[in-house]
Amino acid sequence: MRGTATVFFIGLLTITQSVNAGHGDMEELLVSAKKDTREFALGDTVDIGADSGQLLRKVPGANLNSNGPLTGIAQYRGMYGSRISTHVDGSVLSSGGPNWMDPPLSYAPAAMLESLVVYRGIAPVSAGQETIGGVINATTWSGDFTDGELEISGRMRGGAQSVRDAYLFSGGVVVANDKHRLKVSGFSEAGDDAKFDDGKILPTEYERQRFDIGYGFRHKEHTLQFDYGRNDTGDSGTPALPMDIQYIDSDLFRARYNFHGDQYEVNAKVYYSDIGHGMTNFELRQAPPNGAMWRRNIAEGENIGFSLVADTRGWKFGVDGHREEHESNIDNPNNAMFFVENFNKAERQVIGIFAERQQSLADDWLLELGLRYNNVSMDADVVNGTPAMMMPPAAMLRDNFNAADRSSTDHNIDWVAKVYYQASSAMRLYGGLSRKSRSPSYQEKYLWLPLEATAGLADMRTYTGNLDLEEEVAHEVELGFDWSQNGLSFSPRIYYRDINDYIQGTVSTNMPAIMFVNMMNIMNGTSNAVPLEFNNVDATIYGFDADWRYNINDQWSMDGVLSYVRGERDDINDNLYRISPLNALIALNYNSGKWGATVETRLYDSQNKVSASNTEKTTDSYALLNLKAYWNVSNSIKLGLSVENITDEDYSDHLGGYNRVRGNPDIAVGSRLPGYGRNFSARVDYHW
Ligand SMILES: [Cu+2]
Repeated sequence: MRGTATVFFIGLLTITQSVNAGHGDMEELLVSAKKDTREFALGDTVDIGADSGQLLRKVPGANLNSNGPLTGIAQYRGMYGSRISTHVDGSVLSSGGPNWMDPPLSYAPAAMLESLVVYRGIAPVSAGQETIGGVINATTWSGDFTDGELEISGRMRGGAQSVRDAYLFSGGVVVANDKHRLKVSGFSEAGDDAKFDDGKILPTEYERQRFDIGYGFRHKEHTLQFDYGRNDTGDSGTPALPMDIQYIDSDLFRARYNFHGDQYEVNAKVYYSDIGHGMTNFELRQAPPNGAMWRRNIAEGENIGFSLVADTRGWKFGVDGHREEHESNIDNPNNAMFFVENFNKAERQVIGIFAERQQSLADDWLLELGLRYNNVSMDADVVNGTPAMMMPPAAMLRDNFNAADRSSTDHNIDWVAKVYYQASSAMRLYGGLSRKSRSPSYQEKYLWLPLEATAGLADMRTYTGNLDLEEEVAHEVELGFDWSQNGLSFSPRIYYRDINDYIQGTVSTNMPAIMFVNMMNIMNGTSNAVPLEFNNVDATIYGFDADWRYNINDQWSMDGVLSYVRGERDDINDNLYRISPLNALIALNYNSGKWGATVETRLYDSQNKVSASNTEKTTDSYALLNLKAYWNVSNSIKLGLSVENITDEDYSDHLGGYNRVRGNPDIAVGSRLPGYGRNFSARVDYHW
């Protein structure tokens, strides 16, 4: 299975080289040898919960903004949300919900993930369309062609977790010969509210089912693959957001074609997804006492896209397109009259074209140059809502929005220049420069009424969009080296990124928006702060990160990750919001092949560099201790056991948000959500 993950890997194979080759079969830290990406092969990871995004905490520079058990939003070097380009089996998925309750990675659940690849630092222009913050590629399990004979193979997994009485059951069957491959797979998982030292985090229950079917056909150099997936997420909590998930029903289609010739390779794909999503503030959490405040939000999202890439092993040329369309409507089951058209046919389309060149200069220099043009067009239809029919400020917001020119087209140029110098067999030096851009999201642009529909920012602030937003443009410089000798490897990077027109919520000066929030406060007895408005500001993000590994002998090894990032506003004296604090991971591993164990500690510093603009609260430092072990009972059966947070440390993840749920005796509203308490997990894998 690891072999498959490597074959499927779609990165810079030509410029990477293996380190730690003698320990390719490591159990736990499966971050692979490729120096410009970090890859997890998921066959063996023992300690992962339902959310694949948790793996990001093992990648230098990466982390996870978590708003609930299934809603992890990838963070990389201080950027997150739509600034990260995420691909699931090659498809781009814009979340169906306006608050990202279904972030892109939620479409590659841990239960079916085969590999997760994170590009290190400046991502190539070929890796995605808008890659200002980085690129993540998730690949799910699809089985293998055989060498000839028809074979039936499969796998089953059962797992359980104590911290929330969770279970997972997954299975898949592949019928394949050397030409045809048919795969059917599915899983079911559910968990109760998670516990921490002082009580329970309400609501953090979840339930999800998924079914996938795929057919592949291979003839000589041609491979064709069709896939369909159905995701059914049921009642699932998101305590950091104003509502919880009632359902996420998604249909995912994709078709891919690959030509693998001697001289060149061609990859083509088309994909489509249809996402239906409902959320409420009265089902999983204590309902608002005032029935007029009950809210339900029904959202629909559609994605359609394609890409065509030719790779001559030196040159890469490609065109790609992605189009998303969103609807979001709010109602109240206690009041049939109440409605808000939150987003009406909010559309965003990106058409891109790129060229990329990898060029060796002499034996020890390698150059990568890339140029991309993206055409980003956006539009949205007119809106209405009961507030606008009853309250003059809301009527003004509606009328201004409806009368304005809501369409826009951005012409965005990205370029990348990277150079690698193999100074010795042990040492490779690296330097990179880039210009990357991102046009606003539909939420940043088209949120007309002050609401918290902000792609999961979860800062407890209401926002309005801004039809005049410009695209963000980041210039970045990155330096580092990869050193590997005598079983010790070390890959540090420093980076500095200057972002013009960084899109950030600033205190609104829009009088109708301010008056609307004031009137709502008076009507409802709430105390919501002055709304924020998405605006273009200037910002800088800089930092360093590294990972290292030391192979003590054939059985024992140590490895670790260190990440530091700073995000600052340049126009005023403030920090950027929801930035991961300085953190480190240190692990000691034993592997005999038959069995193995890892003891690891995760150290997080306090975060005092918080955003005043987002009224962000600080967090304290903490240390977590985890233990995990596996045992290959036979060739087909593997057992995994882990204990996370052994000391039952009481802590708050800085990226975990605030409690929005009333009536929890253990956590006050508005205080930071605690991390989970001690968690025993067990897993059985059976392959045949
Ligand atoms: Cu939602």
